[in-house]
Amino acid sequence: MAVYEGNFTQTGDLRLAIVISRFNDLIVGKLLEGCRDALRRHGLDVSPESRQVDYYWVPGSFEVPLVAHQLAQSRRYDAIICLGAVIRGQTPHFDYVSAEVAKGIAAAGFRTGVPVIFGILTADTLQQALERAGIKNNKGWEYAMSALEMATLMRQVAPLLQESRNGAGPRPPLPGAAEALQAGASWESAAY
Ligand code: INI
Repeated sequence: MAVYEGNFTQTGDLRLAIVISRFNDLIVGKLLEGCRDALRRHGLDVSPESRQVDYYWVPGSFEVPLVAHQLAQSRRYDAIICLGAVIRGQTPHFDYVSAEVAKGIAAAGFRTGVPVIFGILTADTLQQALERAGIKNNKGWEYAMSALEMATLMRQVAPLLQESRNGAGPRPPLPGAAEALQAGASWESAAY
């Protein structure tokens, strides 16, 4: 059995991009603060001179996936953090905007294999958004931690993909697995 997981310590050579929506600047600015604080406290250089973290500004959340996708395609970054805020009370098309952004961000990750973190805060009211952007907790922190965990995990996963591209086949079944499966065991209990 092998267990793979990300960590928050091997951050020295990570490169990250943060894509930030200007819409709802009051909220998004707080998310960005929380995000940078978490990255800094885990050893990343977030300063303006940083070569580790780059910032990309877009008008609104709707524009975030396009930029995130192209950055992921560039292969320049280990992870991309998308920051934005969509507030139900402020827009009749809340559901369209939030659904499209969620789909677009997921697609950027799937299509490129680069972790693209969904840091688009959706809230029913401005008050609720404020609570999640610093008054009670700051979701920006969580988004940063997800980026570190995924970036360090994918550094372990990527070589597995390379191995299979180089011709290594799937692992052979363990002795007894076929018999156990025939007897009605699940894959998990049969293989491990
Ligand atoms: N953009 C947001 O990031 N949050 C919102 O709540 C929002 N509202 O309320 O409409 C919003 N709209 C702008 C949208 O993201 C695009 O920038 C715009 O439609 C231009 O494509």
